[in-house]
Amino acid sequence: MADFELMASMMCADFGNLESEVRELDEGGIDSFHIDIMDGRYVPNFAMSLNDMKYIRSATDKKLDVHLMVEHPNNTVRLFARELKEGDVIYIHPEAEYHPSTTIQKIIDEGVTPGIALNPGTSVEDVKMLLRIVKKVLVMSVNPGNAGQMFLPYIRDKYTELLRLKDQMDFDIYWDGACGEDKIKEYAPLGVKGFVLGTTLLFGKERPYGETIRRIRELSF
Ligand code: S6P
Ligand code: MG
Repeated sequence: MADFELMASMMCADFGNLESEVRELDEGGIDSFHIDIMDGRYVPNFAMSLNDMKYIRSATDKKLDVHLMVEHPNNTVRLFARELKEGDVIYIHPEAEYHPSTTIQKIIDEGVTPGIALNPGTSVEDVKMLLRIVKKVLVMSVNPGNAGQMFLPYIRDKYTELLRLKDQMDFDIYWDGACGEDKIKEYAPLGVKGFVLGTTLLFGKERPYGETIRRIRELSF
């Protein structure tokens, strides 16, 4: 059976009941909380804020997975890193910074695990050097900015390429966007390490979170 992680995309949660949302996901067996931070410039939307992240950090002992969709993350990354714990992750988009390797080093220096997020239009060649210095690669299967979008099938080639490189260059691959059971069934056995769950599979359903998470873990491969 493939070993994989499940992350909850918290921008899809009910913010009127954030405390119980976090508790239900935590008790339901989620592995980590995915926090989408947007600035209205790098992507045309706003999702969660530093304060939302701080609250969730205080409300659970599980890991946080912070996805910065902001211009020039070098200017603000420390604000986020300083609120996080060892084992938490910060992903930046390399195109959003002049010297992404400097920003990645800042994340490392703050004791947080660094990652890069790849837009559907970003190729593996564009980020090849960075793959040597990050531990995690978040591959976007939708354009960044919104939940509830359609899966973009052309990104499949990128997964194939990254799966070929991951052991040699020592990084893990994570899925973000339009993640359904079919994608987990197909890609977990191939070596994709974790999946961000949003409106496609986890949120806005009649089923309790714990039951969905249990069902996914019981998928037979
Ligand atoms: C998109 C963001 C993602 C979404 C996630 C939602 O900009 O980075 O993390 O929140 O894709 O999942 P779904 O199933 O609604 O696409
Ligand atoms: Mg995300």
